[in-house]
Amino acid sequence: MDVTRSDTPGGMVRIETDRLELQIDPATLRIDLSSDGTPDEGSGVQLLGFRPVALVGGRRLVASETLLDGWGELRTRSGMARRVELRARSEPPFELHLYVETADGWPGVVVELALHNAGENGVAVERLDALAWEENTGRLQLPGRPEDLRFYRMGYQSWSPAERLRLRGRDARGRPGALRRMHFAPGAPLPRRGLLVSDFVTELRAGDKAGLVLGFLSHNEFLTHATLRHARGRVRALHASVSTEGRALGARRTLRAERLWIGLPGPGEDGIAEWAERAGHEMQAPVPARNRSGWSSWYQFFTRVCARDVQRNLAALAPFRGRIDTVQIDDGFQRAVGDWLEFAPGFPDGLAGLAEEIRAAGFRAGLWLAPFLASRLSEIARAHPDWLLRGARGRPLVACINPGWKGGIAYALDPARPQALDWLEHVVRTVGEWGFDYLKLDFLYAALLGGRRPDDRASRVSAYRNAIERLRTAAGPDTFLVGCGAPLGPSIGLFDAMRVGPDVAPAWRNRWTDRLLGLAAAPAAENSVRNVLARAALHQRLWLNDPDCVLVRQSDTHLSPDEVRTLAAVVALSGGPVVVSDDLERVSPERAELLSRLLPSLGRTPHVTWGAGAVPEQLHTRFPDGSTLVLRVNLTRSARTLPIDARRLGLGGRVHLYDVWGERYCGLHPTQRPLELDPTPARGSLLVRLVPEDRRPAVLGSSLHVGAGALETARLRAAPDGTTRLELRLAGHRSGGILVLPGTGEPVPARLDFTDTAEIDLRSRAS
Ligand code: 9PG
Repeated sequence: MDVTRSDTPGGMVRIETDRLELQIDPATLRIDLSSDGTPDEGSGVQLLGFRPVALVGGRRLVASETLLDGWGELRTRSGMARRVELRARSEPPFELHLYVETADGWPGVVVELALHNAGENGVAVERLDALAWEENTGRLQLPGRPEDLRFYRMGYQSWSPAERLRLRGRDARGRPGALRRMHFAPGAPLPRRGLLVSDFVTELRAGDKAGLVLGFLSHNEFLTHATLRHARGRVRALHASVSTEGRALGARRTLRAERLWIGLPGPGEDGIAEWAERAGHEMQAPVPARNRSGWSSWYQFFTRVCARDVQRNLAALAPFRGRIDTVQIDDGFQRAVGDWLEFAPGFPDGLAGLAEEIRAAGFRAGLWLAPFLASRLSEIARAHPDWLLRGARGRPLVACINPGWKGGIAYALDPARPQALDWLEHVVRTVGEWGFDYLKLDFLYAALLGGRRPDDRASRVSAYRNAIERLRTAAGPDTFLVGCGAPLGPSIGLFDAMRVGPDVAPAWRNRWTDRLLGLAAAPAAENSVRNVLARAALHQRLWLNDPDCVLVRQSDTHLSPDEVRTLAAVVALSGGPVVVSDDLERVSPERAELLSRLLPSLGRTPHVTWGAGAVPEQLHTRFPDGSTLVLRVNLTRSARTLPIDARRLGLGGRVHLYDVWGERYCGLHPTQRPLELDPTPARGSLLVRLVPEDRRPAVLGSSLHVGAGALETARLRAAPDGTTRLELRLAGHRSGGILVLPGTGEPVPARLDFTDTAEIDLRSRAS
């Protein structure tokens, strides 16, 4: 890579790497960025004429005169990078400082903006736009047809929808009041006609062609968002913004914006994955090596759960010991939301004994808490009104309206109140003493509600992060922490796992509740599945993605067998924890078998293929044995043929095809043409395993696990005498079929029934 400055006074600073080119005017800080390739061929991207802007006291500050420029080396996780520093004068007494980092091999640049107040008086800073681009002063060139261009909307918190939106009409903005507060970031504009808004990160792209990513890497102080203004299908303006909440910037002080990644993913490259990789690294995300699996009380018993339900399921879980590790009690054990150490009538003996029973049965004990909520009727809200976050008129803010809760209304606790934090620490320590070492911390968005924080207090993001850090410390290093209903950016680096979608439900869709919310975030399998697909690239980069529970039951549900399998397949391919939420006593043997096939979790991060739609059209996972597991979901309302393009998976020659749900071998197929199987029913899924022809010996498929051979094959060896020995390892009792391609000859099927391990010798038939 190369950094140069032209010799003329005020000359341009040029940065050139093997992936991109940057030109910066050191006076105005205007930047031209372009990647290699020609836009017409689907490879090159140009974003010309963007600049940093600060919004201060109603004024829009831009740079106008060079003060300093220079560059140096920077050690990063992937070797050395260049860091260019530019300081420019703006309207007196302000300066804008800009840092740009990049290196060879990076598909983008990091941009960091700081506002310096060289004056004698403090000022209120509303917003720092690390990137501001407008059509009339710049140029944006992206490959593909303009009508195919989509804007990735991340959604503020766990339950908020994530998808790629078209540049037309208006995005959903939820119902006003508590419901809107739940899903939209304080400080960010609401979407309106011609304005799209995404929290923390966005991607602008047509299908899998080259694209543009704007994503914040740091989330320590402020909430961040990106906006796109459009008209007649064209992009008019783009902004990547840091809401500084009108906080004061003192005399001779500097305010740094959160760091922005401007990514230029090439064709087929995953721009969201690249952003997540970098954000996770920058926020030191502690991604756990081990995955989890569990049982949760919620989607079967809801708030009516009682100790007896947990005990009955503990007994029914016996066959899953060693495969399901955590038994988690959800909402319903507490006397009121907020009064966590007192119990509902269904738990007359409290939780300590129950946690003990769970552990004695060989499981970890898990518990749900909503630390920043306090029901209107809770003792905590009555005794400590000063702990509640309040609105402009001094009334407690309603964080959630839930008819399932006593009192129906829950207020928000202020995470910056020292006594409130002391109390929450005490709660977390106490449940730890009872034996719970898996905590699902829910409704976390509540901690960030309300207006601007006073200047002498922590910003809402730093107060939230500090509170979660305190709770993590109180819980101890061995506690597994799951975030839920959590603002995603500010939660990076704090949780082992994070819910990435709205609640599942024993029904595919619920139009009525979506309409009530004004947003597709109501409990429904479809809403959940769509988010898990759209956020799949975050897994193991920011945390373990928690795709929410699988529901396998055959009664007490509106889910059809196809829908149950689709939910199971999406959870499996997500690579995240597999948590079941059924009354296992009543689950039929066939459905228990399906649950068995999901355990253990595949654990791997899937590759995402987007296609033209709002959510990815395909997830696939590559295994060390060379096999690829591919999932396509039919989200439409009629049967569809879902072709699989094996060449786009990097496969050539011929591949063996195994249909996992059909439990059948479909033969060898050339990869030149997309592979086509029978049509997939509405809301059904196509799950296939591909094994390259030249792999021998190989397991071609199995009905023992959804991985269809990828996990259970411990060893496979062909002896010169024509026998092939297969060693299998898969925890628990398993019964099913396996199809093996021996060293020579045709594939050989075998039936198996074993516990934990098995060994078989297969004789090839003459070919
Ligand atoms: C327990 C549940 C489960 C579930 C969580 C969360 O009223 N509401 O708007 C509302 C939204 C989400 C919600 C419940 C209520 O679900 O995602 O897994 O733990 O809380 O109450």
